[in-house]
Amino acid sequence: MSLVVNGCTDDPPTQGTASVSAQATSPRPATPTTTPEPVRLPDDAPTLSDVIPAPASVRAAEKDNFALTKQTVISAPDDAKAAGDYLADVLRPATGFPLRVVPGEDDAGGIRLVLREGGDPRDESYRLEIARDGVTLSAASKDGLFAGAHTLRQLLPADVERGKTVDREWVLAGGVIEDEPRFGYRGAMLDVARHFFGVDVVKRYIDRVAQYKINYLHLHLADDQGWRIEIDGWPKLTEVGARNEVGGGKGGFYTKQQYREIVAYAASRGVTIVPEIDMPGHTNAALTSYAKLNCDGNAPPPYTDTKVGFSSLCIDKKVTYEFARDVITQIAEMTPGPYLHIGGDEANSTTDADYRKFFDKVLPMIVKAGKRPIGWHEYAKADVPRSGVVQYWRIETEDAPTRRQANSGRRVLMSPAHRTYLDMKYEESNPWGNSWAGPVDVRKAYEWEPTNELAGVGAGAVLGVEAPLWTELVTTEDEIERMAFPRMQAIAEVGWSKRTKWDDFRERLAGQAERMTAQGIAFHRDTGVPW
Ligand code: NGO
Repeated sequence: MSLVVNGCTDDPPTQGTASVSAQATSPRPATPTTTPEPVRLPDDAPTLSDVIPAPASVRAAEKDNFALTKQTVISAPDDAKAAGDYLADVLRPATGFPLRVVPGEDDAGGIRLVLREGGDPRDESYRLEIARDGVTLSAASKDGLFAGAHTLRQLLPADVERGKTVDREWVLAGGVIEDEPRFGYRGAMLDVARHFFGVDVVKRYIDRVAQYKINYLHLHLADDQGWRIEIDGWPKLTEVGARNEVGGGKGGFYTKQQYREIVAYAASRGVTIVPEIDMPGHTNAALTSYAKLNCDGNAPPPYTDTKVGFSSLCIDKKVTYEFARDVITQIAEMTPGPYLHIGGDEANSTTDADYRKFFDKVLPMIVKAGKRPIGWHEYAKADVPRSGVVQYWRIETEDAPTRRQANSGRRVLMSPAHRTYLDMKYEESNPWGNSWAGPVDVRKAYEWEPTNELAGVGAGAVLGVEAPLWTELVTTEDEIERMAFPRMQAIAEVGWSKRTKWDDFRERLAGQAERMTAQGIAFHRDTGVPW
């Protein structure tokens, strides 16, 4: 067995008391009566070191390759069932195997999911052991099992992503992966306000990002051009405010039931939804829907252009806070995750005093609804609650209010636009994409250090990273995919893996081409990657 850590032979594991203790406690698969003969790894099967994001520690054991067969069962007791179902779901179509998910022990040697008792639910570390007589995935939490399941998915040949039966061998490379994330928050954001995307598109996006261990999907649910979520007592938000988008298309919205469906689908992939309603600016769609939300009592016309910073809720009207309370409590009620995003960016037509007044009233509503507020970093000027998170999105390396919040214990989510904005062009010469933050090719999205990007916001303050996809210029699912992939893999690895090297990453990324193609992802062939 050779020890390989993030591609560097003999380096010690990067972190990992949790994963080491996993080794000590995870039960071995029950010994089958005969140990199967060694199986050959097909030429197109990935090795343990091909995974994105790079695992913390990899030990290959060539004689221990494991062959999936039609008899293979997935044993997943109780709380491990969700991850077991996920695995079965993604492996069944191409293998054509039944891959039953059973609660009890699998004596015949199959894929065993083990949830260690008494583990910290936030501990995402996992241990994946692939041996000739069975596969054991153990973790301290459900999220750890999902992380391990995403790894296992990637260890099968790209054919596993074809969506229809492929008659071939299904062999996993033998050995042990011990892994854990660098940051607990690895996010993607989809702007469904500038252009609306239906439930199926969102579900596919969830599936696509989840496989790279993105664990939060932030949905930008309201902006000047459209309101995208049903709110009881405010029917015009969807009757009027949802009927638009950039360029004048018909827009759309999610019913409460559809939103819940998205939340549940995300959970079945190990992803948590973070809903955002942007306030007090970026609110033209709400202001168009209800004249009473405007200071002068006149509803402005719908907005289908792309300028920012012109709209504001009326800070001094009581109805503004009735509106905010209804929206926040109803969305919080439908959202099991810990966060509720309240926007706060580019409120250029609200004075600083009014801005603070607004958030003094609104932020406590979020806390009262049981959620941790997230705001774009402009809201660092306000009185951010102790549980609050500041999302930094600019390209400058200094922001005094964000630094102050970090110094007083608030966590910062890093989305610097010149690294993480998926709406930016890849290269100057690309016809598609925004350009205000400069081109962001895959290398630029990959080679940066989240704890070193913003002055005064170091390792202790950074909650994680998020890649936003704004959709002023994005109108179709293919365009979503072209902008997101393969920069998403870069951000996912920055968020998950501790030590990373571009030369190694680009090779592994090239290895994802066939997998993305099999999934039907219309990814961009960035010129820095040896596809
Ligand atoms: C900014 C702005 C968004 C734009 C985006 C385009 C933030 C947080 N506010 O980012 O409204 O869509 O740039 O890149």
